[in-house]
Amino acid sequence: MAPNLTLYFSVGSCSGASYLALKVAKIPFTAIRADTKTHKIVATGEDYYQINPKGAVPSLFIDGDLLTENAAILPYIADLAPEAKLAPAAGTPLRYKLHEALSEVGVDLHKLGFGALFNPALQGEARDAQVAKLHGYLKRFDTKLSKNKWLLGETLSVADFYAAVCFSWGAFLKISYDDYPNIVRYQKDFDAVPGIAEAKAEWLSGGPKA
Ligand SMILES: N[C@@H](CCC(=O)N[C@@H](CS)C(=O)NCC(=O)O)C(=O)O
Repeated sequence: MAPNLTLYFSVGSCSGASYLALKVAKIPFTAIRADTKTHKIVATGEDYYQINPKGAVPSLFIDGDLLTENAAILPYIADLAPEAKLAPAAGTPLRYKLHEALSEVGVDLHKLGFGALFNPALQGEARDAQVAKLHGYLKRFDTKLSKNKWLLGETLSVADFYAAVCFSWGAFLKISYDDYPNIVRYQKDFDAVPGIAEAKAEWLSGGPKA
């Protein structure tokens, strides 16, 4: 029997990768919007720390059991809908490249690269240094994407959902991608994946409308 899924997400955040992957894979789920600044559920004001003690999104409840971390949730989603082909088969060498990519996106690009730039207190030289560090990661991804259509090569995977959401933060943070034509091409290709435009519109508008 298909599991009962509830995704806690926020607009614009990394949890969008799970939101988009669930939609593209056509997996039914309940979406509940959290605010990552107030740490409250938007509709009810409920304390989000009571739902996930880390206070971070995404949180995925699978038949009532909490799963956290993009690197765990995204392969879980892909494995729930093998026909959507969002992850290489378990046990194949490419499957471990997926975990490699999820770790690289989650640790380097997301946390070490973009993460601190969302803190408005980071200003001046400290911000410049962080931007320079981010450019190092962006350069590395751009080089990889000069040879590969997607992070794993020719095959779209959930790691691309995560990376594409992270790359989308550049516009908000006013990071120039002028030196990264391959990332720009990749963002366009991602947006053209069937189902992404509709899923993105729903996620960015705060979830499904009643
Ligand atoms: N390592 C976590 C990171 C999740 C994360 O940083 N989420 C951010 C949004 S992109 C968040 O919820 N920040 C608010 C907070 O941590 O209080 C994962 O991969 O799920």
